[in-house]
Amino acid sequence: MANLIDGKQVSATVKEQVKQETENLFQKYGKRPALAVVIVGNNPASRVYVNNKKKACEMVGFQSFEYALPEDTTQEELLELVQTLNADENINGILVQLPVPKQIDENAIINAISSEKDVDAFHPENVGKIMIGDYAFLPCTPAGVMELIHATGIEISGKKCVVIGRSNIVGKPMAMLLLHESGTVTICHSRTQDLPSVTREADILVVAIGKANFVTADMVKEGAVVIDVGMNRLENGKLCGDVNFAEVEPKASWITPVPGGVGPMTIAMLMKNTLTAFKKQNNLF
Ligand code: BQF
Repeated sequence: MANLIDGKQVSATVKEQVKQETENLFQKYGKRPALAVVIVGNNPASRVYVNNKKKACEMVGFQSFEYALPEDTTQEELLELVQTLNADENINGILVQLPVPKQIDENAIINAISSEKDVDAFHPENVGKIMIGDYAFLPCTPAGVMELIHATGIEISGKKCVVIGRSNIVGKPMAMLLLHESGTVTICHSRTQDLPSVTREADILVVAIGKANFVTADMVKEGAVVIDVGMNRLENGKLCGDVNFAEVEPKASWITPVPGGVGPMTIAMLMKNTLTAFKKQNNLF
């Protein structure tokens, strides 16, 4: 029987700290962090995520400004908005909700965001810093996963860590963060041969492949820590992770639920990054 890692609770603690510090800074300097949230088109999942981010801003005492652009927005129009926000001294963080419609080159947009306002840490300069271990901004989802692992009290150093998924947003930076805490890290993906034989070795298994119920009991070592980054919407409307929770839970020592696991942590780490951006831009370190 596994212990549940409560992402709602851990994220509430992180947001509470951000809120406290924000309030202290406001008392001292009369200014609050401000986040610009850009959404292009009408993807219903993106709408939910943007609303979660705006709600979190309100909770921690930030200002947030939403820029909702139509589905047929051109790349030039979006670049122009990003440049305006880059130049706006009253905006500390800029977030363009992904994915963007297909006529827009995602990388062109990410590259255009000022690296100092890049609270998602997707800009190549910030990605490079993550690789070196110089965390200007934390990659939100991987950093949230690290907080959840820390919450278990399980030591990462020396442990076999397996990450399933190699995306730029989750898998790759996740592997880096585990490596920086001296995990022995393996990254698996769609071409990995005999995946179960690799994942069965994992003391810490982080799953981010985007396939509902993909990880089954036979793929997990007895006593492993299992972190489920998956967010799959089933036909019945229910949210479901990449891990078959019912099967895997009895084998794991610790496991995250979906919802209420990694998702809330992603939002909390975004708040932390926005506070960091605000402090840097105002020389408050
Ligand atoms: C929860 C995301 C895939 C692709 C793009 C809380 C969120 C989700 C779940 C949330 C996600 C996933 C976000 C829960 C932001 C996490 O209670 O379990 C919060 O808002 N997320 C995103 O912005 O883009 C994504 C997943």
